Amino acid sequence: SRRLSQKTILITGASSGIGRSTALEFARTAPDCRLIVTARRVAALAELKSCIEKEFPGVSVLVYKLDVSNQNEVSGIVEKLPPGWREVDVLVNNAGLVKGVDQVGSISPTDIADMINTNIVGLISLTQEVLRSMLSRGGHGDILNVGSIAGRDGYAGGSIYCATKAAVRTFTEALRKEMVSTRVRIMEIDPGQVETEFSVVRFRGDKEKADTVYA
Ligand code: NDP
Ligand code: 8X3
Repeated sequence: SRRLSQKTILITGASSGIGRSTALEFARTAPDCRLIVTARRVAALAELKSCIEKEFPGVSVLVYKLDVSNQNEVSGIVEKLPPGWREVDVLVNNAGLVKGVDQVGSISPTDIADMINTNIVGLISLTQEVLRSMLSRGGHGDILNVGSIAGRDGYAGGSIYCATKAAVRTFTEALRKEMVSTRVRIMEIDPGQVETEFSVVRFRGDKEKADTVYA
């Protein structure tokens, strides 16, 4: 795609699943783009970088360790990026997680905080940082938030996760209206069930249990 030519694209949660596939898809469709792949697990990001550089030698990949739930890491992130990588054209807010299947009354405060701080606060904070930079450069760019069908239709055992995705949805809607007179485009993709590490994380590493979800 010529529209993505030379663009700098920052993807959160690129170490696995949908984020990793998104990075590969950008590389395939825009073989001269510049990808900032972020997540907490940098070894997986390094593996992705070498995989992309081997298959798409025109793509530049920057591995950047980022825990979106850590306010200190998100704050001032644009200035913390190396020179030449600070003008982000496309932000893909994909990082997200679910913890457990506990029902209301039995959900641990840690799980609640993890989901809210990652899926909502992290997404909002990073959006603020990158949006400010987009607006200061004339007001153009693309922000793509990964929601979920779970944000439209809550299910038993998923109350907090579903609520975080409903928050992503209304945050995205409001932001889109705020940006209507600019050339910053605000998008959301709400996937259905996708077999990734999502359920492995939900069941705290129990791969066998995770596999039954997709059986
Ligand atoms: P995965 O578990 O495979 O990937 C999740 C990604 O998010 C990982 O790269 C992980 O990286 C990253 N991540 C988690 N917490 C943080 C954090 N605090 N800071 C930075 N990165 C973080 O799951 P999916 O690919 O399925 O999930 C991607 C998105 O898609 C999520 O927002 C999820 O809610 C959404 N989604 C998933 C669906 C599904 O059925 N799989 C359906 C609908 C939406 P690391 O651990 O290295 O930090
Ligand atoms: C993930 C969809 O139904 O597996 O967002 O929770 S579900």
